[in-house]
Amino acid sequence: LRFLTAGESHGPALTAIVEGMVAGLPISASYINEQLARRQGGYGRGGRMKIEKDQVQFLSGVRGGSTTGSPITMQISNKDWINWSEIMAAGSEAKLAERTVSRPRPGHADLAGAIKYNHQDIRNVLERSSARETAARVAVGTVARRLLEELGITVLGFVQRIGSVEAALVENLQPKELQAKASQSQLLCPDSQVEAAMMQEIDRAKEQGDSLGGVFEIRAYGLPVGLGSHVHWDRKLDSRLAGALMGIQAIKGVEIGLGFAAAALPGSQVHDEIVYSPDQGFYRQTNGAGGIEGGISNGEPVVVRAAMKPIPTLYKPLLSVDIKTKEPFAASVERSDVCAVPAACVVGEAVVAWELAVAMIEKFGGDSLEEIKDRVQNWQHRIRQV
Ligand code: EPS
Repeated sequence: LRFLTAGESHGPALTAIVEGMVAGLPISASYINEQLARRQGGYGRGGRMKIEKDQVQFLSGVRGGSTTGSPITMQISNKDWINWSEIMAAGSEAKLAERTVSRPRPGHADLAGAIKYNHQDIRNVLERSSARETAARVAVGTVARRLLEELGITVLGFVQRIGSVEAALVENLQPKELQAKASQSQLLCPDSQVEAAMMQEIDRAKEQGDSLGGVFEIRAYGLPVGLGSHVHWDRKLDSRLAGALMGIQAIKGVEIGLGFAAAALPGSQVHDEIVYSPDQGFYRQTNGAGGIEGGISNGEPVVVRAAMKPIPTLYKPLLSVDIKTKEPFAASVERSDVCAVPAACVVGEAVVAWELAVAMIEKFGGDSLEEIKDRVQNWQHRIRQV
């Protein structure tokens, strides 16, 4: 199972191709559009989201409401393209001298990207480094999510921190309750007591021309034991999840289970004691490991967190140097989001769903939904006999 995305932020469209998905998986554009809409929402988004209304179109690989096993092409049009078609045109008619960017924003791919690709116009970098691309990754991850659902696996996410405000009271919530509470919140935060404080912090940052980051958590329930492997570093499930999360724009840290907190605790308070019952097989009463031991899923919920830095496009000037004149300037910029942590959380769900679907197909194989379902069922039965 693999995918590629393509497309610029102000180009005609984003495109994704998913290859290796099983045949017979029921899927619809509206199912994917629901997740695309979630990604566009969240308190703290800027003007661009008023222009876009992301909708996916299948160009291949889906027929009569089900996957066929052929590569799946998905396209999401950029409504803003109409305002950029002359500047972003592929041919010699492109007005390359207009809307050029020579002032790199600290924290963005702007400067390193321009040097690396030998661009005089930073627009050639920022159009692709833009988090607009994550719409395509959400579409891809939602195809994966559909497969996981069929296999009894649920992926959910919620926002745990915005700036200095942290959510509490999430530990004891059951998955359904957690999901319901998060979905009622404009910040995907299940703790309604801190939501107002988070919004105030976003308002304050906006007034000051600043931006805010935060932390989101993704959980996956219903995974079988045995995804990933201890035998090689790049087969470890935690390594793959961390890579996928770090691959989201603006993510600067990832934790699995207790994560960094484990470093400050003695081993007796970190590791999850093993218990057994004939009904449940082997299980744990705690989950400090976040569902992964030795790079292998252990049957407990997978719990991962990611830290997002504040968006680097600021109204508040930060010192930078113009790449043409080499003169210093204090950046002044146009529209941007103030905080996109809820959007990043939806992207996080998508990339985690993707990695888990890859691991499921890798372990169980099969070319049709029926085949993989049988194999997963056999495995679940088999490990009960161990
Ligand atoms: C982004 C800048 C803004 C955001 C964009 C990410 O876009 P624009 O430059 O058009 O104002 O709105 O996010 C999206 C378009 C999206 O769909 O999430 C950036 O520089 O990363």
